[in-house]
Amino acid sequence: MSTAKLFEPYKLGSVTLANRAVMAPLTRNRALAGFVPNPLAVEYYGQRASAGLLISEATQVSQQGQGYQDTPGIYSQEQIAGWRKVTDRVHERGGHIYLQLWHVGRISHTDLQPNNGAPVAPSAIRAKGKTFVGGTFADVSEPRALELAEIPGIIDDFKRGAANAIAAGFDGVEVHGANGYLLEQFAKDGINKRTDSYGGSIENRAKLILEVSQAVVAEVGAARTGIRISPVTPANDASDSNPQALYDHIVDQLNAQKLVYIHVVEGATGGPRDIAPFDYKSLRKRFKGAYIANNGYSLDLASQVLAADDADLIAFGKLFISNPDLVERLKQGAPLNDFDKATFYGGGAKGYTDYPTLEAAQAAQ
Ligand code: 8OZ
Repeated sequence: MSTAKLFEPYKLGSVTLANRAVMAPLTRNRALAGFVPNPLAVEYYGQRASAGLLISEATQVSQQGQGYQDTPGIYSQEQIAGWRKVTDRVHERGGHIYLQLWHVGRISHTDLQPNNGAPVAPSAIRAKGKTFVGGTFADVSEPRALELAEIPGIIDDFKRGAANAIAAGFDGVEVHGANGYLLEQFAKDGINKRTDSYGGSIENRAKLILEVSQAVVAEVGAARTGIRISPVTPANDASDSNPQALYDHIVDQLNAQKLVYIHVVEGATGGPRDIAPFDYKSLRKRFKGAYIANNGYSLDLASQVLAADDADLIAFGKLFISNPDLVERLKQGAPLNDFDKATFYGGGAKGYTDYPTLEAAQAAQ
């Protein structure tokens, strides 16, 4: 199996990526004061600039959209200025970077919400799940159902986030439509029990995710707008009775909006790829833009899928945490550093900016 295709350039919208390896969005909980990216983030993303495309960690579009401590935002001038340092560093090193726009919906805690209010959701149903807040894992709070009149404000928050991301120097934005957060909460019938025009049929449940992507496209252009979806993930208590029909509809509409890519978490996020039947190949064929495949990819599987033209780009998550020079290591068939789960969320440089490159590891021997 030739691995060569992974290292070939790829034209994504108006930028040419140096290779087809994407750094997946990875929550690291190190944005302290004001939810501004920490100076260490400049180093962290800069170290990984040899990825064809970097996607930022999930970044809340509003305080209401935050669900975990110390995640960065993209709604204040300070946050824009903090992110600008990251994008400058990545660009200086020849990389490209998108920002992931996030609203957690019901996966939050009153401690993180404006005026300590209830998190918002399609329906007032608490998720079975935990969030990380106050230095520990806590049950998520009971949410309240969004009023119909509040929905335009949510769409505007995404729109502002997209404009701010471009002002911060990002090459584009990825709408976080995956992993049991707000947009997926509306789309999936295990969570959305509304009886208004945002609930019930597939068309109604898909409305919010599609209105958000449309608004983002109107703000920054389709050539700079991607989206992440996770049709069958059980993450954050998500479920749907007919994901194939739901995502066929969503992808047809994203096609009409001419989004530059869909980024698909195949299977259970960070877990088994074969958790539920789903035809990803047909989704790939339906969509005219780029298909980024994600979840548990090894070099072998990536090479196989690229060779079969079942994806254009492959996103690697944990491997990019522990291997800043992942592309070079894969190219050489070199050993990979192991990742340390204990330092994924929160903390400082340890487990963040101190994983060695191959060169540094060899020099230390
Ligand atoms: C891990 C921990 C907290 C958040 C996702 C944004 O799953 C996340 C996330 C992952 O998309």
